[in-house]
Amino acid sequence: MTHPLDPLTGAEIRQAAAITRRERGVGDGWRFASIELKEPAKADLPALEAGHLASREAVVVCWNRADGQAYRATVSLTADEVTGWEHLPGAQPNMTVDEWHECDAMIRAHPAVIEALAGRGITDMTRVLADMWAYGAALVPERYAGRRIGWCDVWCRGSEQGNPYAHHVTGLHPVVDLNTMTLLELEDTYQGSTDQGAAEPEVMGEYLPGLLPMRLREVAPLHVSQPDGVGFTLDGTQLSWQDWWMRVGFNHREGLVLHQVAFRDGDRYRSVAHRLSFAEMVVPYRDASPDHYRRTAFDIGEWGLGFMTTSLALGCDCLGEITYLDATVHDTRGEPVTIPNAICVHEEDSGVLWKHVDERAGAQVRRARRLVVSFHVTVANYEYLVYWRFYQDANIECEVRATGVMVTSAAAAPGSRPANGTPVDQGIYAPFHQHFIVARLDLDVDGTGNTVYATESVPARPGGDDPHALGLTVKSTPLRTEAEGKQDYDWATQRGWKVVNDHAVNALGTPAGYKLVPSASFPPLLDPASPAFRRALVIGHTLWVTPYHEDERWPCGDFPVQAAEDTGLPAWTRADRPIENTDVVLWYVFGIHHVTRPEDWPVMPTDIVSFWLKPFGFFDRNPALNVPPSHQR
Ligand SMILES: [Cu+2]
Repeated sequence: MTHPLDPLTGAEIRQAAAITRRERGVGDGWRFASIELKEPAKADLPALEAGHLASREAVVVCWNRADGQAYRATVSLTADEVTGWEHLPGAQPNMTVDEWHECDAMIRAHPAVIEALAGRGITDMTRVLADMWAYGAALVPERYAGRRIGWCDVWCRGSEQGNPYAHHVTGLHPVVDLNTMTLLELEDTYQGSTDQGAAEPEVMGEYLPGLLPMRLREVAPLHVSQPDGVGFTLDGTQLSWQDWWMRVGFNHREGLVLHQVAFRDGDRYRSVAHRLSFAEMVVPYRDASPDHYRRTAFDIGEWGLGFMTTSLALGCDCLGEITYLDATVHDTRGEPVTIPNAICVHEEDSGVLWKHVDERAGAQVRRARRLVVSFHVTVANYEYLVYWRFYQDANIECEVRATGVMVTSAAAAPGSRPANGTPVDQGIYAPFHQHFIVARLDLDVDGTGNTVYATESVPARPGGDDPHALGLTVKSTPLRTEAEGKQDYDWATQRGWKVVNDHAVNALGTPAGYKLVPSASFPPLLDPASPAFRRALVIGHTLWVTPYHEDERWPCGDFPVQAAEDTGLPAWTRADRPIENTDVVLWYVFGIHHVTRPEDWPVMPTDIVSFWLKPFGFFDRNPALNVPPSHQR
């Protein structure tokens, strides 16, 4: 039985493409950028779930390569027809995997590229990789305005299986028209320097076990087994474990989506979140040199975490009894592509949950267990590993691990110190950059009537009843409009944000809340006029709060590819809509301020960041009091 929030099946993706072809003349010269479920509006969900309403819809974005014009179709799969068709003048849909591969093949076969590489002593084109990036509009040369442009780095493997990202062909950047898939120009600043893009630079950039010595000390085997089976139940996309209940979704852009997250309190499930996902990831490189100045990646808006999701059959790090879910995306012809084992579900031990030792009653200790729902993406050289963790005390932790291979290039001159990066190997450096992740948190704490409060700790001043100034008070300020909802991390006051339902009061008389506990926050450190910032104003605040609107999903705009301005959050919040006692959506910005290290080379040990959602007055007492003692055999 299909649930209204279940992702499109392969057959539905094929049907949506076929309807668009049939009714709108979408032909062979077109590409499908995205085909996804049109999720039902929140208000329609109960009727759809009860079966009083039957409607299954898809949103299709496609473009005509001949004239570059893009369109967004709404397709009724139930009625087998196009119900909406919107021309999107000036919009560039997301970059696609097909374009990336076709571009690589075209560049590697191009005589001008072959000649430029031969001049550097690189003649084995089977070892060459052209890695195509999207271009910030403000930086697209005027002569290419309106075209769909990619620009490439050229990389060279040291051996058949060698790491291509170990050897940057510095100074060589093909600029490509992606619609005609032709080379527009070949930027080449090669000066004939021996260390610049040479075929065999003195770089040890390999990480394969066959290509480097292993440490001699064995890592002792460690097994996790659940002899009586796992503790969670997965029924279709419906996942329950301990007191948690949720639905697992997936789409091309956000990757994993968690819907309808609820916690059982006594004999009823109480809503915590309607929908949790990552809505954008912005990675400005902070190096002004010719090799890096236009390098700002929007890994979600440009490429899509779903499209970039890698099959965990190729390397799941989870230990124990693992359950996988497949995911289905598609290629640019509208043919479904299955990612086997895209999502991992498993339980983990998490140390001590709570403990007390009493001199008479002895020790009481409970081990913590958590349910982990995770997926991994590979965006060319980089990996992001995303873990949503659900705990027995109703905490939710969202952890991201960044790993993979950093972008590098040859230093300007042998032995020189780069201004905007760190030398990581002989003659090469890794530019500084930042990874901003925007989590879209549609919390519904005990329903949709929620208010966000900024909470701050305020020290007392000496005087009155408190001559020693020992008191600490907590100030809670309701955020009433979107302007007030733009919040910044403040270490000095330990600012956090509580999402409160003022109508749901606990036994202590305080309203039920969930607190967003910030961490991994950092400022953009970008000039307000810089093109990277203009395209992603979302990174200018730690938190944004908006009233729920089903069409407001992408904080940097629906189509950030080549966009000059951020048409998402800054545009929506300009109206300064009320956000008090309403259905609120939180946009939390966190990530990694990556000042590159030699230790991050040639493959980066995971850099780990996270934030938490913790119940705050949602319960009357510790909700994990009822966790039974465990018996260790
Ligand atoms: Cu990084």
